[in-house]
Amino acid sequence: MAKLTIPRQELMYSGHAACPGCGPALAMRLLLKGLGPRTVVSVPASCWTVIATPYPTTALGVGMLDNAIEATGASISGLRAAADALGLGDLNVVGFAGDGGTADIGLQSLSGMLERGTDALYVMYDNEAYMNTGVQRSSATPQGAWTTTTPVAGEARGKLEPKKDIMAIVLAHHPVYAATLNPSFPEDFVRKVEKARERKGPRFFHVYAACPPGWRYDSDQTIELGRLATYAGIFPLYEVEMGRLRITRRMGQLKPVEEYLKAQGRFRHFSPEEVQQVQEQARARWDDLLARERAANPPERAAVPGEPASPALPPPVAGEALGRT
Ligand SMILES: Cc1ncc(C[n+]2csc(CCOP(=O)(O)OP(=O)(O)O)c2C)c(N)n1
Ligand code: SF4
Ligand SMILES: [Mg+2]
Repeated sequence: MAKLTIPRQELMYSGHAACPGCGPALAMRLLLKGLGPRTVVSVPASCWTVIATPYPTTALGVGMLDNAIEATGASISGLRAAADALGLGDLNVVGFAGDGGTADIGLQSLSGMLERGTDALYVMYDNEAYMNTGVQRSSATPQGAWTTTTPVAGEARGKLEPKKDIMAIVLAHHPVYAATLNPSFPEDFVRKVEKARERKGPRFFHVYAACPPGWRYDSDQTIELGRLATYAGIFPLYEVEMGRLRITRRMGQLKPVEEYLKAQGRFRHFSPEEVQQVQEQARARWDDLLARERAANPPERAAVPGEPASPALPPPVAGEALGRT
């Protein structure tokens, strides 16, 4: 019999207000399974504030702070300081924000939290648009995608600009741990959460979070779509620890991106040339990850007689030198 590695304890309850097949709801459920009950979550204005708290109820078995959309990074710095002052050093302090609240409106707050070395986990659930207010484009919306503010009609062919690379921005701050996660791979997801839980210092997750109404697909396809995203190289799974990158879901060959794109109404207008462009981007992204992984783990250099071994310097670690806030 297969060994169950995902904790049984549920800290997200039924009766929440998410749509059927909501990726962000799955992400929170798995996140809390990995973190356990000694956790407080700060959530800014987003679908998740609506999902969690239809007044006067809550769908979460942990404390939740409802914060302003631009302030998640600052709010978890404050929560950490308060928890430490109260002698609650073991409390997991978590920010759980959408792509709009992270990559756009809250970017300065995230940067500040990472730079100060705040001992907390920041999770960006990426449903690739402002869903709670009606599917407006964000900087994380993929190039070419339909949204209500990037229409497809006549000459207009969806979002003009490429998706912002949030992981590159975060990694420039040298967090102690950063990873990409996808609820369609629950074992990988929970393993990364448990790993992050054991680390001190600033940590970051970029979570794939499919949204049936916003992406225009049937709600029973969420898990399958997530698998396709990773297998096609649209959303590869990897982790970066102390600057070293490791791919956690390896593919011998990427699946064609076409199946992923055709499954969603927001991409259904793509021409064969546009599909080909996404294909080339996925290939380049995957090759880049493989190269970075190789660079992080170079084969042992043969010792040169008379020359002292010179191990590579580890990257700086945020929050390492001074007290953390
Ligand atoms: C400063 C500010 N601007 C705009 C809003 C309105 N607003 C509330 S939720 C939301 C969407 C947030 O999008 P995202 O962070 O991607 O989360 P999602 O709704 O997709 O879950 C917006 C724009 C707000 N609450 N505060
Ligand atoms: S709109 Fe999308 S992200 Fe928001 S609750 Fe529904 S499925 Fe989830
Ligand atoms: Mg969003």
